[in-house]
Formats: sequence, structure tokens, C-alpha cells
Amino acid sequence: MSVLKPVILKIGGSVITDKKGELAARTQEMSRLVEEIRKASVQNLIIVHGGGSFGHPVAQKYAIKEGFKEENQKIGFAETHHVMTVLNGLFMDALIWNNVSAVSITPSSCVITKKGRIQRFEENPLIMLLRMGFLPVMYGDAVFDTDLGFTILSGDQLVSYIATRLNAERIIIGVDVDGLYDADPKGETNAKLFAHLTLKELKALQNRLGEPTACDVTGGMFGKIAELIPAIEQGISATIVNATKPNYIYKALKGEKVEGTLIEKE
Ligand code: IP8
Repeated sequence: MSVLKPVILKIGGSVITDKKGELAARTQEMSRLVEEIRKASVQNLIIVHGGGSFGHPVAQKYAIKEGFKEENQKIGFAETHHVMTVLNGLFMDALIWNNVSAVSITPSSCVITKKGRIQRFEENPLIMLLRMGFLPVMYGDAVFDTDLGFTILSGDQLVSYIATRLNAERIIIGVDVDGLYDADPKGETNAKLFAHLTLKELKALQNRLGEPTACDVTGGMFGKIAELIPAIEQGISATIVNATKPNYIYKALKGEKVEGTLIEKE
């Protein structure tokens, strides 16, 4: 089944939740973002959101990413998946009550990983949604794994996989900082923002940056961006913008000039 090249928008968990809290949704931010998404009216858009203070604390508490080792992790797997459906539900509320025909696809039901990497993905519902002009929404989730029993699939791996698989037009990553820096801008005031990076430059930086924050089980900012490498290798560009700043996501979706980091193959 073919489909026009989609645009893939990742909304970081740090944008739609308060990562310092637990189960702390930012519903006003969701409504603002949805308004921007609606206004931009991009055809063939796919949204993927992260876990923030919903998925990460529970996943960490029960070591879900490391795989199934003890019976008592099962309730942790169930809870991680459940809180992600709750966060997704809040985001879907914002979309649907804003008259956007969005439909969510649950990764735990259509993705199987092998040692944490996507091995199988039932993509037909996603493609059918796109072909019919719906807006598909996916998210980082607790998923089943052939070797580990279960694990955590980050929204970023999903973005990169879908982008590569469907040969996306471009990727937009909305985060809570102005782009990709040479150091953590939240800790270091002198951190320098990269306006543009080639794949070669990104790879050179990869080893230097990005210790995960205390409550992010999927690798911190740089780990997340490193996930995009296969897509960028395929010639798909990625723009990282501050989604907490009004109209940045709108401008990025419209292809207008906006402060951030553009990563391209060359
Ligand atoms: O926030 C991870 O997704 P991410 C989701 O995109 C869970 O890394 C369940 C922790």
C-alpha cells in the first residue's frame, strides 16, 4: 500500500507533561499545540508523543526497559502501558474536541521489538488512516519483545522507524529547549545552540553528549536525537524546535523559518 510522503511530528513528553511531577499533564499546552497543528493543516501528518511524567517514572520503578525478570514487574508493565493510554487520551481529547479527526494507534498492540529494537510493525492501520485523511497518533509505550519479554519503546525510535519505512518528507521534533546544544542548556549557561548539523557532525557529537536525566528511561536528549540517524541517513531532514514557545510548531509544520536545529544528511 503506498501513501504520500508523510510529515512526522514528535511532541516530547517534556512539553505535554511536567517532568518534575508524577502524572502531571499540561493540558493547556496540549490545547495550544493542537490549535497550531489544526491551523497548519498539514496533509499526511503523523504525530508521535513521548511519555514525560506519565510513562517514565513507572517504567523506571519497575525496570520495564530491562525486560521481564520478576513476576512483580507485570503490574509495572500494565501500569506503564495504562498511564500512557491516559496521557494519550488527554491529548486525543484536545485534538478531537478541536475538530481534528485524529485516531490513536497503540504501539503495544502493533509493534514487537527484539532486544529493544522494532522487529515487527503492523503498519496497515496507520497507512489506511493516512489514506483516508485521518491524523494518526502514536506514542512511546511498553511493548512486547521477543528476547526480553517486554521493554520500553521510545517515541523517537518509533518516529525514526516510521519515517524510514514510509519514506517521510521530513521530521519535526518538538522539545522544551530551543534545539540541540553542545551541552545541557538547563545546566550550562554557556551551552551553544546548533542551527544546522550534518549527519557527519551529528555522529561526531554523539559520543560527547547527552547523559540521560534522572527520570528518562529512553536516553536523554542526545540519545533521542541519535535515534533519528537511520532516517537522516535516508535523506529525511529533522528539525528540532522549542514546542513550548507559541507558534514554533505551527511555523515548523508550515515549513517557515523558525529558531531551532536543522539536521540534514549533507
Ligand atoms: O518519552 C517512552 O517514550 P519517550 C514512553 O518518547 C515510556 O522516550 C512508556 C516511558
